Amino acid sequence: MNRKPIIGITGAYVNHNFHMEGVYVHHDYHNTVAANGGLPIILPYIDPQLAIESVALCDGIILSGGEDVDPQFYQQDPHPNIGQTIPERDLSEIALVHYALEHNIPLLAICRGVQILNVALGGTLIQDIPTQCEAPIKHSQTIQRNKDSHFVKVSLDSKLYQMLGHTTVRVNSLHHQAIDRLAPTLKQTAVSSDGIIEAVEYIHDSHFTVGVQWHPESMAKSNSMMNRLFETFIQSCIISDKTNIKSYKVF
Ligand SMILES: [Mn+2]
Repeated sequence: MNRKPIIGITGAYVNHNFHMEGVYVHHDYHNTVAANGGLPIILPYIDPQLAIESVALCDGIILSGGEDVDPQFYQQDPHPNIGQTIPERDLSEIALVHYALEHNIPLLAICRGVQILNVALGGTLIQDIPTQCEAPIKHSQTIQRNKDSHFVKVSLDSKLYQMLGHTTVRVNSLHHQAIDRLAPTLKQTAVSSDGIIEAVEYIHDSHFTVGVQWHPESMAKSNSMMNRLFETFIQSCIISDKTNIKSYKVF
């Protein structure tokens, strides 16, 4: 029997109380992966070498949303409005981005995920859109997360367009940070009306490395266009024999 593609979803951190704290992902991530034929597993942020060993067992990776990226990783000091940061998570995810790209493991980066992808590849972030951008629109929606709240323009020449099939798309929006200077190996594939980069992909077509600033996992259930992101991502996860994992060194 063919097994399902194993989709590793990077975990965020929650602290419910003294006895209940740890790794967390919103259930929309694993439900959407499962609904599209993948086998979701949640990856804790651990030592980067161990993170790579766990990624090497996966057929595809989702960089999930969550905490702000620590600005030390793009050589900046923290803005007063920066939220919680977890440098251990950043380091773990930076290592796994490089591993995934080097080994052609498909990667879907969501919200914070698109930000850490950009930082891992040498880009920088806007630390706080409301105070650092001129005439921003509202990117932190207060309506339900599965509802769309702003438009984005999708580039015709992109994998994103091939999946969504439209150049004007409605997205949900739950972020106060965004990509500032784009990493040299990424190209912008969607933008909002205030100029915020809303989606990127890797410049080499042979890779499925797609990042979106919105949360398609929360829209997918009621929006077949958003579900196609997951459908295509999981279809691109070729199941391969996992060998030689330990020979990879964190750079
Ligand atoms: Mn937005």
